[in-house]
Amino acid sequence: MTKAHFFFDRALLPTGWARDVRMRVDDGIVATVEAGVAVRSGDLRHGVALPGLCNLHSHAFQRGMAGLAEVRGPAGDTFWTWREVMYRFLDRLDPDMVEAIADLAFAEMLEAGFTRVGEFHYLHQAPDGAPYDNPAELTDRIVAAASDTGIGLTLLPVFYAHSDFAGAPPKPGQRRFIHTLDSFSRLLDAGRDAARRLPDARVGIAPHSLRAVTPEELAVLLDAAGDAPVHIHAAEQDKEVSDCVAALGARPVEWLIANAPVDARWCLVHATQMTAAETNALAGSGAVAGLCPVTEANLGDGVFPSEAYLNAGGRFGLGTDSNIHIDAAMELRSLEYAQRLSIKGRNVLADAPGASTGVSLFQKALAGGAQALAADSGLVPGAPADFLTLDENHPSLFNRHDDALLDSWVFAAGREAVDGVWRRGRQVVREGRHVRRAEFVERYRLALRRLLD
Ligand code: NGQ
Ligand code: ZN
Repeated sequence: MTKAHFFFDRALLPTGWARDVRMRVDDGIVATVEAGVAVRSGDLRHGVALPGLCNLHSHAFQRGMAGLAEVRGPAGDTFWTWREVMYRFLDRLDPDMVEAIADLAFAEMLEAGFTRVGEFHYLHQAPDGAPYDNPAELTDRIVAAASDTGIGLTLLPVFYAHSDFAGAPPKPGQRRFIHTLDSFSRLLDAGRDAARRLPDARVGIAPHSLRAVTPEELAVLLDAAGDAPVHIHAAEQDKEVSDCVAALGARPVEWLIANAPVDARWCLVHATQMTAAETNALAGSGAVAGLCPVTEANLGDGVFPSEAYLNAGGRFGLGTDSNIHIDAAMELRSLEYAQRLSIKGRNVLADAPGASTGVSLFQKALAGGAQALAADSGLVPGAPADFLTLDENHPSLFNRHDDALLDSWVFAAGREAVDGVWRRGRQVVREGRHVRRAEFVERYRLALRRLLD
């Protein structure tokens, strides 16, 4: 058994900030955490430690198109016109490119303080829509990228069969996503096998959306899921809501709550467009809202009703979704800023008078993200030793401690103030850089050259 002792001057524990924290790690798992103790010789000593966050929603390949959909089209750019650009981008991706882009994206997630990713993986087929010789080729590439970078993986194989409600046939741009229920069940088995190559991977199931999956297909998928996490895109766009009402007689979140066993296993990604009744119902279900504030801003989705949802006891976690910019602190900040802009107030999402907005949001995102990815989190015995340290030499963090330090990280410094990151007790980021960053960047450069030249 490999054993290590870490010592932190300060650390954020489930109960709040603690000083002089000594943590024993056995084989990658936290064994003991003691606060208010003395450092001992041989301890690996660091300043300020935070538990690693879960990134509950990513489409890794979209990292490769960051910044390539920011030119105005002929008329009225929206989420739907962005989606056309995205479909054209993925048209030419080959397996090596998928792996190179995922390597970079996952390395950047670690550098930003995310120690586990929920990869909502729907790119399955070859460019002509036929299966690869190995039907799980691209799933294997995602698993390889998790292995290369060391990030924790919750693989979410996506079932996608239709272009819209009422079982509409898929469009040509969607041909690489498509499965039958039979071929998907084989993909799921292959994904479960591949995940065993990683130390603590989980495999959930992801019906893409109520647009891409019929109610009958959803029922079959839920049987196959067992106790595993269930992730679905829901109610991101107004048009999706009106089409859902026309086809199914209810709004997406309303329909799911009434017709599917939505509970703590579920993650409803986005859930942007909700009535007050839906907001309360989702909050009461125990499910996690998968919020992706940076992507939702980029795509013009609208604003999730965070204040009402949190007041109703709702759970949430954070996702980087399109990976337009990968930064855990910025996701937390953007969540609060969307509320400030729409409510015209400040510190809207802090727990109570006197509470720090940064800490309130961090602790909730930590718990909700881990729930959605079926992972353990926090610096507690039994959890993987997944944590980060902050760079106290960053000017934005000078003379800050505890709550003020975390608020300064979330609102001022962001990802450039992440110093070290450890996964299962092994250091994967040093001085803000993934230990294999240079190699990943070079591979990514070659992939992008082939893709975009
Ligand atoms: C996706 N992304 O699957 O990548 C989607 C776009 C869709 C977001 N919803 C495609 N943000 O929803 O049809
Ligand atoms: Zn998504």
